[in-house]
Amino acid sequence: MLYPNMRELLSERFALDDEFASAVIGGLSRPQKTLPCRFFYDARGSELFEEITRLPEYYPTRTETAILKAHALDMIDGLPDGGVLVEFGSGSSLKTEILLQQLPQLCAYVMIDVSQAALAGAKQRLARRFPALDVRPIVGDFSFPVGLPDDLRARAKLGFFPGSTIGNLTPVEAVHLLRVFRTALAPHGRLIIGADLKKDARRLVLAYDDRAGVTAAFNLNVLARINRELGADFDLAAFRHEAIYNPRHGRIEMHLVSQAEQSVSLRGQRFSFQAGETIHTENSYKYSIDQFQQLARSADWLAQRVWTDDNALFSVHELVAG
Ligand code: SAH
Ligand code: AVI
Repeated sequence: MLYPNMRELLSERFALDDEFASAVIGGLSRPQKTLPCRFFYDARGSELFEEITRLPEYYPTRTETAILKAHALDMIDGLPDGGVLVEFGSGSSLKTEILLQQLPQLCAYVMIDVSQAALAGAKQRLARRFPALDVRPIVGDFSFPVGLPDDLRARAKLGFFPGSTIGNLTPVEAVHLLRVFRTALAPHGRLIIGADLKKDARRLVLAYDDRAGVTAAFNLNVLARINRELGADFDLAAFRHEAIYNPRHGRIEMHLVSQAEQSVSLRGQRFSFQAGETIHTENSYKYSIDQFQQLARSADWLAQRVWTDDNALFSVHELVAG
């Protein structure tokens, strides 16, 4: 007999598999084949993302980290002792440490991510660095209203969404997500959110197509995950990573380009690829400060302070629930 919680665990696992399978089959059935970028982050994908953050070409992480270090005190002011820090898409939680160092009286740090591996690694490291901190990992998709633990719901909350992960959503999806966050952080939410700034297209493309090929490996890893978890037969050598800047949409697009005419089977279905046909795997929107503040206002947030670096590469915004 299964233990009740084992039964729950298994049904959750099957629900996740089903969600993954139907998203992949749905995406590959479209005229422009797509895969949702949240599926990049299995254990290997989370590791590869951390490698990306250390690449010379990938300026966002080190730039945002420097902005956080310079302005951490301003960012956390207003969160009273006994408050809660809630991070969306927390990954390794490395940037979070900059805020945590200034928040010794925090009641709890809630970290939400789809990557169980990333949460487990972060929890272990934070337990060593901040032994008194109550860390609450939540494995899940932040696009759905996230129920905070009951005992934390009534406390003052500061939301944290660094990394420009907001840029991985279309503007329409981003407005919806910002509304979901407003509800999660109610009644008097404040959100510190990172957004990559518009800049020279060549610099952007290099950041997403590095010389060492780490971003290519990150992009191709999603096919390895589909093979492993859904039993597909993608030949990884038959696809090539591509990053382009789309000026009409103001976004970097990552694609996987089929190197030949081929077909792939997945759960009894066959998907055909022409030579040169692509799977669109990620968007990374770049906003001006004005554009981003406008986006926040569309989701009923008040755009307050904004911090940036001397080279205007990256921005960190303070939003207050309107
Ligand atoms: N905040 C970190 C990590 C950014 S990478 C930083 O700034 O460096 C993006 C993170 O968001 C990954 O850890 C990924 O697993 C997570 N993520 C992506 N889509 C998600 C979703 N829909 N729901 C929850 N987490 C998501
Ligand atoms: C997580 N996200 C903000 C990264 C980005 O820059 O869009 C993901 C990434 N994709 C390729 N390199 C990094």
